[in-house]
Amino acid sequence: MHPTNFTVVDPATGQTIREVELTSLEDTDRVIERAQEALPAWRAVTPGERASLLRRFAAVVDDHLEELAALEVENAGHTVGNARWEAGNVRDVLNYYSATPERLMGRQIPVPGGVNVTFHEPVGVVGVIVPWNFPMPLAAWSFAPALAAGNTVVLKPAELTPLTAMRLEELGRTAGIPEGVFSVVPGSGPVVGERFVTHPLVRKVAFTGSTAVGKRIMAGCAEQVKRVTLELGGKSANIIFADADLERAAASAPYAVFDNAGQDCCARSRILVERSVFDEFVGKLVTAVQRLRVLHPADPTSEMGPLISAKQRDMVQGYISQADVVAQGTAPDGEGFWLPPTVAHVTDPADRIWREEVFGPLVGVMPFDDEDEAVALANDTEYGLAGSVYTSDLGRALRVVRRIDAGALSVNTHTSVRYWTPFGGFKQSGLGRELGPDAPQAFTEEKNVFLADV
Ligand code: TXE
Repeated sequence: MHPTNFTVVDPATGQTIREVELTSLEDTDRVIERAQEALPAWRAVTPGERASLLRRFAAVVDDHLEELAALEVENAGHTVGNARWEAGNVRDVLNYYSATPERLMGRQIPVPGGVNVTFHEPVGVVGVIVPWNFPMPLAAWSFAPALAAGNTVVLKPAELTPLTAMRLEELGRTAGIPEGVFSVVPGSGPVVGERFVTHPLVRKVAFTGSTAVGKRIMAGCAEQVKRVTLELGGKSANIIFADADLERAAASAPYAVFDNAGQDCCARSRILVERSVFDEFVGKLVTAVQRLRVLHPADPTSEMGPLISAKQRDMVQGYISQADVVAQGTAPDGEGFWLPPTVAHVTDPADRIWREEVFGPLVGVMPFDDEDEAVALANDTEYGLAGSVYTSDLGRALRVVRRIDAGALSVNTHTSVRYWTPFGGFKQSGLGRELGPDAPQAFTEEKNVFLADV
């Protein structure tokens, strides 16, 4: 028997927020069938009207920005600054893809004997599965381009963080998104998530989460040759060359990994520093980490909140206890799932904390001797999501980023996500790309039509 309810908890205090009913298998099927029924009418909405519905959805999200942010502060322990950015990101992504319905153009390809045109047809019902680390943006990165391209969407939030997704479904309805076009089914991975994989009416699964579950989903989708995109884990490197602005690199390195308490697929959890500046850089880094304001997430000055759950905290604590800790920041005492930001020295690249995605506030630092070694160490991982290079030599920056096997790289900054640009992983960090101008095409089938004797 599967549980029918889930107790949603505030990770900053450990207190119950509310009970959420988990969707049963039968109800999941009903929602999928309703999404299928809604398809023809949604496809028939004129491009201009679909665009304006998405813009209206964005406007309603904007009207509820503070409410959504407050929900995420409470449910996910996100700092209020981050939570506001995340709600704003949903609005921006909806606005960005509201241009799609009127611009999703096919091609006219010159061929002998007639006329050839292509169409981007929606794939159908799309099942979106998201994790708890960034519940709002990770959902919007799939549902906005999918809806824009004429699909209907069934979204499953993570068990731990269903509240903002449930609210987004209501806001979509307020904006006039028709019944069945965008549905949210809070529920468990093995029941609702698995059903997206096995249900024949779900034509595509867009999954964000752990690599282990991603592999399982990909294998399940293979049974029906179901379309799948995967955004999975990471073990990204932050490479600091001796010619970098060390002040700037050290000031930004904590945000590159401790943002969202390290529960970020793009976390630069491995810092590689050129040996000649290693001690100097680590000194500056430690000062920056000790200054990090780890406070209740609703405090506007908070820069890092709690971990998502007691289980996650204990798992991360397990890694910290095995690490050669150089320095730790602070964390509040008392209730809630807190850990201090922690810097560890790593000498052996086979070390677990260097290889595994810790998904918590722990970063390893290691020296390197030259560019080749930096690239080799950065690439010595099964993951390939993000990474940063700090240097004042533009030629070196370009040489190094071209050699790193990862999808989202940045130079002299730690940020990875800009909704105008493609985002996704190499190797076991994922399959396919989200965001950017091409994301809607990933929710379509290209249809080729040849008209003879025209
Ligand atoms: O992830 P899961 P969890 C990593 C991170 C973390 C670990 C475990 O290391 O500590 O994974 O987190 C749904 N069929 N990342 O357990 O299980 C689940 O309900 C279909 C990194 O929360 O992958 C949730 O909605 N769906 C990652 C979503 O999958 C299933 C972000 C993600 O949960 C399912 C999250 C199944 N069999 C975790 N089992 C990143 N790098 O961003 C679970 N789900």
